Amino acid sequence: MEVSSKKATEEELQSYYKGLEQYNVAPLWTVMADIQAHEPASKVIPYVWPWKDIRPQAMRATELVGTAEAERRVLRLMNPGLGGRTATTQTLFGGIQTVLPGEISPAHRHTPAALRFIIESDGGYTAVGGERFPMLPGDLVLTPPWSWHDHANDTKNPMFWLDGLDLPLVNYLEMSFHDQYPEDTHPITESPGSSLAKYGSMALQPTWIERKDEGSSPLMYYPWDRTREALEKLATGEDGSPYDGVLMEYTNPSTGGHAMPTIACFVQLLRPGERTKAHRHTTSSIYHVVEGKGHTMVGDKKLSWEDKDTFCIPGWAFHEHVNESPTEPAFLFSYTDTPVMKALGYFREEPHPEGNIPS
Ligand code: 1HN
Repeated sequence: MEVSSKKATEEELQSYYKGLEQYNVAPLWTVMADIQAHEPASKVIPYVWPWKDIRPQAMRATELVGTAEAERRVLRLMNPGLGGRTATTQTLFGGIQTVLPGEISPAHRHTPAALRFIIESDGGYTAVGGERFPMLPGDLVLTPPWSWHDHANDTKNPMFWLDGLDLPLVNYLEMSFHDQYPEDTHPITESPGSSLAKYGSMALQPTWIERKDEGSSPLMYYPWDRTREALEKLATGEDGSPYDGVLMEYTNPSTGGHAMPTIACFVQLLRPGERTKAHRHTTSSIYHVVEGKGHTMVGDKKLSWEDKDTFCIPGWAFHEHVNESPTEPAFLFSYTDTPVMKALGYFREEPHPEGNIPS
C-alpha cells in the first residue's frame, strides 16, 4: 500500500469545491496548514497601554457616562491583533474601571472570573460575597465566578483599577450567565477583615470550615503592604527564577493551587538592573507595573514600561524582563490563563536556546 496521487485540474477542483457548498461541507486539505500549525503563532500583539495616555481617557469617560448607564465604567484594553474582539489576549480581558467619589458600581454576578488590581485610590471598597474589601493601590481583590459584587467610592478622589477577567474564554465557550441584583448593593454579612483573618494568617486555617479541594480561593483579598514585604524579604536572600526574578503566585490557601479555576495571579520583584533570561510558555499574560521603570522584550518587540502601565504577552512568545533602574526595584503584577492550559494538558514551557533574546 502507498499514499495515492490524483491529477485533477484546478478547474475540476474549484468546481467540485463550489458544488460542495450547497451541502455545507468543505475540504479539509485546502486549510490543513492553517488549522494544524506546526506551533502556536498567536494573533495577539505584544502591546503596552501607557498610564499617561489611558488615565485622561478614563477621566473623560466620567464626564460622559454614569455608572447607572454603564453598569461598569470600564475602558477595554483592546489587543490590536484581535480585530475588535473584547480581548486583551486570546483568553484574557483587561480593562480600566473608574469610580468617582460618591459613586457605586451596582451589584451583579456573572460566570466570568474577575480580579481587581488597584491602581489609584485613597480607599473605597469592593463587596464580594458579603464582605467589603478595601481597595488601596497594589491590593488584589478576587471576584470568583458567580459571586455577587459591587464597588463603591466613599473617598474624595477618583478610584482606578485594572479589571482582569477570563471573558474571551467564557464567551468562546458560550458560558456567560449574568444576574443583576435588585438593589444597588448586596447585603454585607461578614465582618471587615474576615477573609484575611480566616485564610491569610500564615498557614493557619480555621478548623470548623470545610476545606474545598477545588474552585476559587476563599481568601479574596491580598493587601499590597504584605505582598510587598514578602517580595522584599525574599529578594535579599534568594535569586528567584532566572526568567522572572523573585516571582510569587497568589495562591488559594486551601489547596496551594491557583487563585481561581481559570486565572492565576502573580507578582514579581526585579532587582535594580536585573535582566532575566528569556523563555516562552503556552500561557498568555497581562502585566501591570505597580512601580518601576524598564522594558520587556517579546521576540524582537521592545515594550517599554513605567509606573501604572499595563501590557500583554501572547502565548508561546519568547520574552525577558529588564529593570532599567540602577537603584530601585521594579514590581510587576500579572495574571495568566495557566490553570486552563494546565487542566487541559496544554501547558508547555521552554528556555530560549541562546539564554537571552539576541539584540
Ligand atoms: C464586570 O462585571 C466588571 O464587575 C468589570 O466590575 C469589568 C468587563 C466585562 C464584563 C464584565 C465588574 C467587566 C465586567
